Amino acid sequence: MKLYNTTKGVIIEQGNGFYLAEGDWDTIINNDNIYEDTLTLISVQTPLPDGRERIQNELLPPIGNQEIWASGVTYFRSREARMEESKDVGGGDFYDRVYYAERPELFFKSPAYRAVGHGQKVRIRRDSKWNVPEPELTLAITSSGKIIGYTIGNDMSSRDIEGENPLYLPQAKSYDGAAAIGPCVFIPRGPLPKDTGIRLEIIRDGALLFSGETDIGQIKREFSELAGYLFRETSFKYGCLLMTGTGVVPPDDFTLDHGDEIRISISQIGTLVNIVE
Ligand code: DO4
Ligand code: MG
Repeated sequence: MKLYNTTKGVIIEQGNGFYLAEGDWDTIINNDNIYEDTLTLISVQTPLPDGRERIQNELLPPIGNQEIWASGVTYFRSREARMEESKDVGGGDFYDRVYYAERPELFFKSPAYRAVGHGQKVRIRRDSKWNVPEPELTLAITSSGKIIGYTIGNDMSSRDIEGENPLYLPQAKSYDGAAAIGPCVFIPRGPLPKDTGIRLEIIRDGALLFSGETDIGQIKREFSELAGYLFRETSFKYGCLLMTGTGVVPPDDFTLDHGDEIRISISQIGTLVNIVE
């Protein structure tokens, strides 16, 4: 099933039907038993006649008061790209080491109020000349640390800033319009298959400029491992979202421009579309 956050409340898509949930986003999403409880809830409801139109017209980012965190260098492709971008300043070794280390790289990406949703604008920093989107499967985790669902995340990144010095990572990663999520949270009955595909497309002036794909089987770490480290010494009252890293990196001569359309599709979840402001 899929949960959409809309201006008219939380809408559940299940099979061909759309249903209105009782309660706010935070309460609904922070439920270890969400799959079964939601099925029970909708079993006594009649579907909304205009459900699909509602979610198309009134969509919000699928977030309430959750923080967004992100994982780094979980794919070999990310390790390779980061080593290259920071080799001249001696930073390359850090990315190699974290790829193989027991402790994963986890960083704070965005508070909810700074996140944008499907159809909203993402931004590139004005003090950066090399910017890319990062298409990432994003975990929805409850306050008890249980992974209950998945959304699509775009971890917008300023590669020249992080490449200048790894200590600049928070500035390269966290700014207005840097985190996009949506369009829904997908709640499956069980874990996602390892061949779940992630596809990135960048469209400029109506033409496809870049496309690339990967699958979640390429991620070096288990999702439970990433969530386990995140929750070790940090509590999340409302649960949280955790991006799982990028495995698609455009070539080094590519940078985003104003007006570019970024499309990220993940099997079963859907497509997150954002324009660069
Ligand atoms: O260490 C830099 C950030 C890595 C990252 O965001 C990723 O691998 O997706
Ligand atoms: Mg990333």
